[in-house]
Amino acid sequence: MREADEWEVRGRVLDTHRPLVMGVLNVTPDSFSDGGRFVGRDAALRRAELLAREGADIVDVGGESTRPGARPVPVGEELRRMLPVLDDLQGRLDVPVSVDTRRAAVAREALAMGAHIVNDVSALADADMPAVVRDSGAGLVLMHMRGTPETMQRNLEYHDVVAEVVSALHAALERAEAAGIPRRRMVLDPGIGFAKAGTQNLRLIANSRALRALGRPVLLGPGRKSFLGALMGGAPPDRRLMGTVAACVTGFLYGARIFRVHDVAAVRQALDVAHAISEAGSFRQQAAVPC
Ligand code: HH2
Repeated sequence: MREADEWEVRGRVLDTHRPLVMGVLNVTPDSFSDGGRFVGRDAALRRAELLAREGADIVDVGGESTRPGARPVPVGEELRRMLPVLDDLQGRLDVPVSVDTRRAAVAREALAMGAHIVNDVSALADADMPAVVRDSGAGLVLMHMRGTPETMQRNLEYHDVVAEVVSALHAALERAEAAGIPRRRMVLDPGIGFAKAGTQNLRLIANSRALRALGRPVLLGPGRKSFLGALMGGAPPDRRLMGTVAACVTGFLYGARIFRVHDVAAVRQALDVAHAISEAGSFRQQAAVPC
């Protein structure tokens, strides 16, 4: 395993050389593509088990929608949504559980219930988050966004979106490291759809290698997002599967390694094929060519 491909999450080492799929479990009433579908302990547990069976390498549980314009959910409500589900998942899944939260108080409780990864779409905006992650040994997703989900789509002016996102994530990586979180526990995400307009998302996916050059695996979350709908004749979120698959495979070929999606089975199959082809290509370059 190459060190730059390894992601350490509470003592487990995930090898991102083979692309990983992070399956989305939203226990929210209002997420943009699946709000309300997995609310309730039984529905959430069944969904988590299905994601794992379909080939998810990580299950990402979220209790707050971060869609454009979403109002913040009070911490108490986020905890009320997440904790019973995390409790039910303890010992039930072989794969690591990640928690999609911006709040240190939520991350702390979730980690106490066995979660392995903090997926922080605000890249440590909560001043207490670095210590919570550091002390738990958890993995950390640092994602780029501007402002908050409520305000982010009013903030779309970039001189060079790729350079600015890389530089902001570099700064976040250094802040986290200065707070005592080892680099090998972190992965970087350009934040598809977070303070980005359509083409900016495309540029970021196509330049995943620029982010990868910071030395950590790159995570992309293109699943069912509106930039795909715009390229698919206005397809609604539940008709964006092929666009999601295309974005993941393209992102993989451009250097991304972890894919946060709702449609795990299809993306897993597509990435397995893309990975096999890419491995065969590197084998041919290395192998002696028989005459
Ligand atoms: N996207 C969403 C939520 N969390 N985390 C990371 N690291 N990267 C992403 O791109 C990302 C994320 C938004 O998608 P979803 O969870 O489906 O919707 P909602 O925020 O409405 O719950």
